[in-house]
Order: sequence, then structure tokens, then C-alpha cells
Amino acid sequence: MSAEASMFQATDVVTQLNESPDYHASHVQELPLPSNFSWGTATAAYQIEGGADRGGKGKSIWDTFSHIEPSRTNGEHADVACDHYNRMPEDVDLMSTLDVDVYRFSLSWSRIIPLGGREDAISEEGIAFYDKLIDKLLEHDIEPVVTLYHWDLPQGLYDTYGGFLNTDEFRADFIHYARLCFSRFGSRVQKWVTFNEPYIISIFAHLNGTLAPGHCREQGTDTTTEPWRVGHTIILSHASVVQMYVSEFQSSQNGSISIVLNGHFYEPFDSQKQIDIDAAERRMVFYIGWFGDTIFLGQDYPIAMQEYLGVRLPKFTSEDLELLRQTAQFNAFYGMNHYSTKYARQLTDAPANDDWTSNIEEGPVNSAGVEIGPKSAQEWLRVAPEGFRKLLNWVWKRYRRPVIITENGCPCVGEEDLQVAINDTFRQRYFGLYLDAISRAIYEDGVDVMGYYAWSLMDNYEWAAGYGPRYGIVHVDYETLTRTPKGSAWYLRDTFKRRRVVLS
Ligand code: GBH
Repeated sequence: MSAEASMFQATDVVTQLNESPDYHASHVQELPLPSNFSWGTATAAYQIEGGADRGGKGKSIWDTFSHIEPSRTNGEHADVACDHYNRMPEDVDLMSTLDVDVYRFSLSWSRIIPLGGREDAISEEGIAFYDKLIDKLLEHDIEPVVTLYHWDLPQGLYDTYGGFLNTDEFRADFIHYARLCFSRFGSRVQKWVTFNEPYIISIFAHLNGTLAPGHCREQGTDTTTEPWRVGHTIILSHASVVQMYVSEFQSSQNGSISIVLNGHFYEPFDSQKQIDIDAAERRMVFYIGWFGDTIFLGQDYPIAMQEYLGVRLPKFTSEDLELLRQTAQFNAFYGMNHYSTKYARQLTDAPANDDWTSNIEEGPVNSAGVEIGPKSAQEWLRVAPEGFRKLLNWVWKRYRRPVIITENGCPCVGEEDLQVAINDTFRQRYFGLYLDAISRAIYEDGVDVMGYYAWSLMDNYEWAAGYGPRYGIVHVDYETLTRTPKGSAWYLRDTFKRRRVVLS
């Protein structure tokens, strides 16, 4: 441990966590973070707002999916969710109590343009909701970080042309929507995110079918090509919006813009086997490089993807490549959503014809039977802070862009019980360890990390898992809609007080 870090006394909560029998990983050390490091909380519109048909809001593909296919969303929808639409002032006050610097939220496109398209009417009532939210945040000195698209495509655009499957139509409508948002909110917003997690939109919504609109092999959609078309649409729409923001708004509004990419870190299933070592690296190239190389490096798709996917992968025209090349530098930060690490194993049998991994299997246990880390309330989410540190290094080395952790967190078992939620030591320890990993990445590895936004401000609608897993640092009672901060909310408030220092 570095000399600076020894200044940090273990607090009672940290001591308790380390003594807890639930844990067998390393200890929380509360290593230092830069004094200007910012912390915040994150949410997404469909997961918290409710008010599904209030203020003239149009339907999104999630309104449709959760009602027509309840078996795919744990039988639940988000018509009311946390009722943030009506309780927004209370929620901002709560964040203020927690001393957050930043609030990352998303705009519901169909609240602003009910049918979504560039010829469609806009809803002033919808715009007014976000105006009030932004003003209220600024009154409390909380910086709004705004995501334009967090998975809730206007149903109208899906009905008319299939949404992301029609690159030209989607791109034109997205540019129109983004321009409206910049012109209405941009004087008060300094950080914009175009898309949340393009990998998930492509693979989980257009191949595995777990997320809306639920395209998958069983439904007869073309899973060999659709996800790659969707990714193509996202990359080009993103680049066009960056170009438009820079040329029309940036000089007067002084903000910055980028995208949020998610991704696990991958370790080789058998660290003695070269094919597994290569598989772990290639898995990250297919997951993150797909969007990272095109957007942050302004290049064509990674060669490994072009070779493996062949004609399944759309081709960029020379104008497309020129746009990517010109806009790459304007992506001011790398928005990273990260939760966990997995093992990658190279398979040798022939893969399915819609394989998207280059024939790699991923899982939580390696060839020696060692688990990657303790389980959270979701099977895939294991506590693995070393992988996080390695991913920060991987991304920094490849893209050389300041990193913001735009989401990180976990659900604990049994948290519907308020007493369990308030005593969420598992989550507090997870946060503590992941923040230590950031400190090491900054001070020992030289990675530029600017901030950390916990997922999530409050328990909310966890997509296909409905109201099961609770990621909030604030507990929500879905019957009374009462909010109660969990131990981790106070832990984050206090740990950022203690950790942020000026190191000489
Ligand atoms: C984020 O997605 C979302 O941005 C946010 O809305 C969500 O609430 C939060 O995470 C918590 O889930 O096949 O092993 O990868 C994270 C993307 C997609 C990662 C589904 C986990 C399923 C298991 N997630 N995925 S796995």
C-alpha cells in the first residue's frame, strides 16, 4: 500500500465489513482519490419515472414490451415505477442530502416527441418536466449529466421503420431529437451522452431478445445480421450528433459530449493455454472495440471482427469513415459502465451461424474450479475489483481518453426487507473495493479517471428482471413509494468526504 493511503484510518463500517464472514476477498482500504474527482448517482427514464401516459407522453418500445410480453419482464411493467415523474423534487433533495456532485439521468424521447420522428409534434409539457429537473439540480449545485437514449425508443419509430434497423431514417430522427434537446437544455447541461450501452442494444435487444423489442431467433428475426446493423446505426448516429453538437452548439454552450460503453473484463479460462489468453483479449475487442475503435479512434471495425463476421458486418462508406475520423477527437470522455469480470474460454466445435463472440464461452468459474468472485443477488454479477482495475488500464491504453465511471453497483440478497437494505454491508464493501481499484488505477497505473456515478440512486425497474434485483443506494417501497437511504448511501457520502485529498 502506498504511503498516502496509510493516512486513511479504517472506519467502523469498514472494519465491520472486513470482519464479516460473507467476504473472502481482499480488504477495503479506502485509498485516496483526487480532490476534484466527482461522484454522483445514475438512473434511466423508463426505470424510475412512471407517469407512462402523463403530459402527453407517447409509448416507447418498453411500454409495449412490458405489457405485451410480461413473461419476459418478470410479469412487471414500469407504468408507475418509482413515480419519479411526480416525486422529482423530493428525489433531488435527497441527492443533495447525500452531497452528490453529479446526477446522470436519461431523457425519455417519447415524452419530448411522443411519436419520435422529425415531422412529429413535440410536447412542451414533456420538455417542461426536464426543465424543472435541470433547474432543481442546478439550484442544489448538482451537475446534470444527460443521456439522450437509454433504451426507450419511441414506439412510433419502431412501427414505421423498425427503429435501429433502418440506419438512414433512425439517424435523421435521432439528429432532430438531439438538436431539440441541445437547443432547449444545452445552456444548462455540460455533459451529454448520446447512447447508453450500444452493445446491449445490439445484442440483448436484437439477438438474445431479453430486452425490448425482443428480437431473437425464436421470433424469426435475422439474428445473423440484425445486431450488427443496429450497431452500425448507433455508431453513425452518434458520430453525426457529435458533429452537429460541435458545429452548432459547443462554442456557445461549452459542454462536452460522448457515449457510454459497457463491458466486463475477461480473464482466460485456463491461464496456461494461449488460446484462452487470446480468447479473453478478443472477447473484449468484440464487446468494447466494436464501438470504441470506431468512435474513439475514428477507425473501421477491428480487423478480428471483419474477418470473423465477413458479410454479416455492414461496411462503412468512405464518407462514413471520414466522419468517424473527424469526430473521434471530440468525444471528450470515455463513459464506462462496469459491474463484473468473467472467464473466457475458446470453444473448438463449430459455432451457431449467428455467433457473436467468435466462439467464446464465458462464465464465472475457471479451469481450476476457482470462482471469479463472491456472488451478488444476480448470478452474473461477481465482486471482482482487480478485473475492474485491469479494464481501466485496457481502456486507457487503447483510447487515451479520460474515463468517467458512468455506472457501477450491485444488488444484494433480501433487500425488499427494509432492515436488510439499510444494513447493506455487501454493497458497501463492493463500493469500497471498486473505489480502491480506481485509486490504484489512478495513482499506481497512471489512468485518468475523472468521476464515479453509482448505479443507482434508488431501487428501480430492472428491465427483464422487473422489480426483483435492487441496485439502489436508496430503498424504494413499491407499495408506499417511500424512499429510505440504505447504509451504502451514507457510506458513499462519507467515503468521498474522507478519500478526496490533495496529494503533494
Ligand atoms: C446496465 O446494464 C444498464 O445501463 C442499467 O439500465 C441497468 O439497470 C444496470 O446495468 C444493472 O443491470 O449475459 O452475463 O452479461 C448492464 C448490462 C445487460 C449486464 C445484461 C448484464 C446480463 C448478464 N447488463 N447482462 S450477462
